[in-house]
Amino acid sequence: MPEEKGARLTPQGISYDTVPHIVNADGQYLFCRTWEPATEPKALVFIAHGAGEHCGRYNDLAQMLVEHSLLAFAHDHVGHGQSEGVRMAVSDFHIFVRDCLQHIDQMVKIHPNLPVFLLGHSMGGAIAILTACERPTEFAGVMLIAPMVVMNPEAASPFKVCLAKILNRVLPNLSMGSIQSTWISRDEKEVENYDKDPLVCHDGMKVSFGIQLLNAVSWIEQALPDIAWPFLVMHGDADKLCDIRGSHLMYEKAQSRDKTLKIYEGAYHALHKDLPEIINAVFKEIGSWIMQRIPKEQEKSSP
Ligand code: 9JX
Repeated sequence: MPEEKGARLTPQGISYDTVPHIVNADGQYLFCRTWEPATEPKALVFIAHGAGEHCGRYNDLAQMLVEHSLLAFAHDHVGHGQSEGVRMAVSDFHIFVRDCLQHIDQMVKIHPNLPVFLLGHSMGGAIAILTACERPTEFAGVMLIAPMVVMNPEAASPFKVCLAKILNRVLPNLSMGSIQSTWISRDEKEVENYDKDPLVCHDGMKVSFGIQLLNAVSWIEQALPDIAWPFLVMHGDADKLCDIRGSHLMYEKAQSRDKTLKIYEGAYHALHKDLPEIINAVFKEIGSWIMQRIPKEQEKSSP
């Protein structure tokens, strides 16, 4: 039978031939975005999005990075947005991390000798942390927006955790409830954007996905004392989705000499989608944090 060419479609029915993508180690197609500055980039910034969302939600943030002459790039994780894979499912959390490293390696090949930064939000924060832990000396810095460092006992009560561990053997695809979108941002418009976004997965979290999140926080917990790379962690003190104690714990436990914790009073989970004053402060913080960690341009003329 003749092989059909170019028949590979995104979950939305667009041919992968026409959209930027990478093929991961399992042969799955992942949708990619690149935000390039007009001039030579000063550094690369990889963005890891959170559970259920997609990298298009980082357009504004990436635009700000581009204005600093930084090249931002991202992909939709397996099972998310315009990438392949069962929606919000992954057989092993390390697959997310492995795919990020592949994408980063590909971009570094095109733009060698530039500092590489990681930026992650929520579950994407967990991915960024584990990615940096895999290559502890490779990254110039890691920026975390409300990262999932510990599990939130409100979202994953001891009962729910116990139930998930049992159900995972018999009903791994059972949904255990979706997140409340009004907890993402205090800005109604942003909540509406999230609710109406067809690339966001609004399904509940599967039992098997919950198990992978539990694995992720357990790996992070073990890795915290070994962390020595520079990081900036930002968290809203009214976040009801990811526990702010995780950000405090990371700040305390990591041995990094270059570490910063910024708390945003009253802010909800997605700081980069919260009230304009929070977005402004967070964008400013991220921009200047990166620029301070990029080597200044070498003096061209010698005396
Ligand atoms: C899940 C396990 C942790 C059983 C849940 C934009 C957690 C984003 C995101 C936000 C995850 C929500 C919460 C199902 C069944 C360990 C919007 C389980 C679990 C269990 C938390 C916080 C990441 C889920 N949302 N969760 N999120 N969190 O600790 O990435 S991004 Cl036990």
